[in-house]
Amino acid sequence: MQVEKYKIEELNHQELAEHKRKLDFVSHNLPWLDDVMSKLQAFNVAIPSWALGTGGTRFGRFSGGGEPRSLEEKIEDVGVINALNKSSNSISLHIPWDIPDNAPAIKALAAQLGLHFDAVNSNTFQDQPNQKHSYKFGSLHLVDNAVRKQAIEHNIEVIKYGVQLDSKALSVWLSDGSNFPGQLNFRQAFQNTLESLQEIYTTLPDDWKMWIEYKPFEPNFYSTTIGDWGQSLLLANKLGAKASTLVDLGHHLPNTNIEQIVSLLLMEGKLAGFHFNDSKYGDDDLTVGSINPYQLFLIFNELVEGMDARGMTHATDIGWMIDASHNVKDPIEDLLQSVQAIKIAYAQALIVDKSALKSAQQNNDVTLAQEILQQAYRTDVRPLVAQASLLSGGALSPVNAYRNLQVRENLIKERGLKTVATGL
Ligand code: RM4
Ligand code: MN
Ligand code: MN
Repeated sequence: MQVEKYKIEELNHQELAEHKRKLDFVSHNLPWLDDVMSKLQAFNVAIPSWALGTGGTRFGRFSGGGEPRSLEEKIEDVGVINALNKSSNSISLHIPWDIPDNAPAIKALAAQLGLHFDAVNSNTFQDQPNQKHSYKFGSLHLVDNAVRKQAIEHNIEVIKYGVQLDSKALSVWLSDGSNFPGQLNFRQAFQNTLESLQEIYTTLPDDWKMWIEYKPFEPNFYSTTIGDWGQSLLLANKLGAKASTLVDLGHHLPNTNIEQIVSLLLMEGKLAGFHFNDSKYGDDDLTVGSINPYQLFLIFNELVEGMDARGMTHATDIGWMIDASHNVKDPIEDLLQSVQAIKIAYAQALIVDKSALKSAQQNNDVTLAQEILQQAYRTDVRPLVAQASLLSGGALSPVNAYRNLQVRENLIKERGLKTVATGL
């Protein structure tokens, strides 16, 4: 199903007067408004192909109906999201959950909806039917050469799929680790991982990147071979210029200062990109901004400051992607909410008075520094985000529009109530 532009315009029209009043209020004291608007308009967040269906836990899965049954239908759903928010113009594929068998046709369908392909993700954390060797004890880190070889070849195959779709990055997340003390020799596991990644790295096309994701626990609960940003950065530095570290917000131990990690990775030119989600306990994969929006703002504040310091383009010099799972919400609504939360945090970071903050820092004026940050955080920037969407041809309120246009009801009519999308 496709969302028609005139229907979005009709809905926007109804909300316009109220929107203008709110926009005037927030724009009033913002000398660099035009800059904020153009940056918000340029900003896009990729949608993962595995987040378009209802997610499950190890206890159960409660499908909501109308889920995409194929890669084509997933692309259509991303098309719906992008038509509504004009901020989700790419899709990231997880192989083999979503194999583009007919790449030219898949590419054409995406292009027709104004979409392109973001990073491709490999999967050596599950065994697939007909797979020769098992990943029960890990993949790229393993002592067993045959398993490692199979995992290396899988990653090379994923790059090949990506090349056909014009992706420019391979995203590697390994579940490799150990469940019990004594199970692994840490140095050997690290060394094996490095050598395996080196083999994959040599097959990367010139204009490609390798993004190395870290995670401290789950599914292994004693050690993870790429457990934190230090280990990922170590690998990235040893691999070379095309390799860098990917930060998934849910992959930290409680209370970790993620904004500081982001700042230093940026300083080193080694921040690959983001998997956005929110969490209260672990890798909860909740809607972005639903639990700790202040942390998200602080992260964006470092991103904006750190990218500006290096003269980087916010919209394109880092990979922005959602990595969330939705057990009880409509996946499309959840993704729309996540992108809105990201844009709100970004807008707040863009309105921070940077020169005032810098001088407060230089004068050790702790109170003022806090006031400056919180002044931005406590500003209701939602009208700015809505205006960016309006100017780009999207909806003032994407979730309202989605409901008003009865998208899910139509998808259920088209696809049926009992459909299950591939993914976790
Ligand atoms: C992992 C990690 C990866 C994602 C898988 C499905 O926890 O976040 O990025 O590909 O889940
Ligand atoms: Mn992730
Ligand atoms: Mn995760």
